[in-house]
Amino acid sequence: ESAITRPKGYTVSFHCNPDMEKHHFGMTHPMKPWRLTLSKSLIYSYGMSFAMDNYIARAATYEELADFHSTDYLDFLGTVLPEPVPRDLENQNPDLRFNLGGSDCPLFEGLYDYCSLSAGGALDAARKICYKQSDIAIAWGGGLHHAKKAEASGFCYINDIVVAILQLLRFHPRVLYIDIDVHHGDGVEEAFFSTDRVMTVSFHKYDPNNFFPGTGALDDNGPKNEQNPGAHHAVNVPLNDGITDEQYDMLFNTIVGRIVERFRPTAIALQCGADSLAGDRLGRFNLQVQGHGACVEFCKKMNLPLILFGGGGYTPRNVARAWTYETSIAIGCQEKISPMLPQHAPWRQQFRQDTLFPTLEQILGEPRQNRNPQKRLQDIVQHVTEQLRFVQA
Ligand code: V1S
Ligand code: CA
Ligand code: ZN
Repeated sequence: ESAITRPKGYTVSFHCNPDMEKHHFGMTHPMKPWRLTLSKSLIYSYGMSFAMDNYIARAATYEELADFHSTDYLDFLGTVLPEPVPRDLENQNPDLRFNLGGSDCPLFEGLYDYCSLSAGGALDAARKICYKQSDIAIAWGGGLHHAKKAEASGFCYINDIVVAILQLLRFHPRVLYIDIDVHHGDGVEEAFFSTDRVMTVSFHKYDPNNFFPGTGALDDNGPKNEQNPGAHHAVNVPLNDGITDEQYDMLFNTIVGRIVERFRPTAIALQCGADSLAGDRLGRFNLQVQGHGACVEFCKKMNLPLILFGGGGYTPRNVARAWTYETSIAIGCQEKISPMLPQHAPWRQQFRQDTLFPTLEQILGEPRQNRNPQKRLQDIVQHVTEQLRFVQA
């Protein structure tokens, strides 16, 4: 097998910080920061670091985070301590302000450092894009799309994506945000509800009563009033359990293709949440590493500056597979890497099967039933196509 080499005339930068990976949300919590260590270890085992510019992400500063977040919230986040909260004191306890300290967004040792390192990586990536020093910048430690201006939500405390897009907007007239995490990208959508310089599109499992966060219906497209330039600039693709690679890629290519044609973004920010893969602890889809990666490939082919963020992903071995394959797509060496995991990869036993592309049967035994009839997918494409007529060409 030949060595992985740098793509000619093309720069990929990789932004991470091992200090972020050592934090713990708690034993039973699904978010495991060590999945980043596992991913990086597989990426390095394939020799991909030689084909990228590798940076240790710095911590974002208070001022950088305050570009989006309220100072009240940041001050609180910077000072709260991880103390166990007796249930009957929940309402009076100040630790539950800003939705902090519950089971989804627990307080843990080093929380502020964890958040500022995640945002620091995303911001470093955005700056590399702004200064045209990278064609694709990767921040797998980012992608925390639920955080609001003054509220934590769904394992997310600081919205590194919003902070990074605000940086992109200093240089780029129009940014397209795409979100393939199985959850709705509500925090990013809301942050840009009132601007026509950012278009957001999220693909997600939608069930208002039984699936977090319950928002992102097909016809939720941003506040529609005459004064709001951001009206129609939020695209939502609500899906049901069991969607397959073939259906997902058809939807993704058609919808993203039409958006790019109409909105003409000058940069793309892609959140690659890996909880949309089959076998995810929280997810419900039947996507394989190939189908998830095909979204990255499609975006790369748009030939626009691109940031890849991480996001959800709760079965670490599959997260590592997907983000490794997607790093290889960014570099352009996906044909060159072996589908067999490298013999010398540390934590090789974590992967169960020694392939980068396990079959649905290997992942699940029995694939999840597909509840996405073709007709519904056509209706979604039609709705989005009609919505795009309201977007200024
Ligand atoms: N689905 C789900 C889920 N599981 C948990 C959870 C489980 C065990 C724990 F110890 C702690 C939490 N919480 C949820 C969801 C939040 C999902 C967030 C996804 C984040 C992302 O991938 O999009 C981006 C990183 N929360 C809920 O469903 C809320 C509850 C309504 C039910 C679960 N309980 C624990 C809290 C309230
Ligand atoms: Ca999504
Ligand atoms: Zn998710």
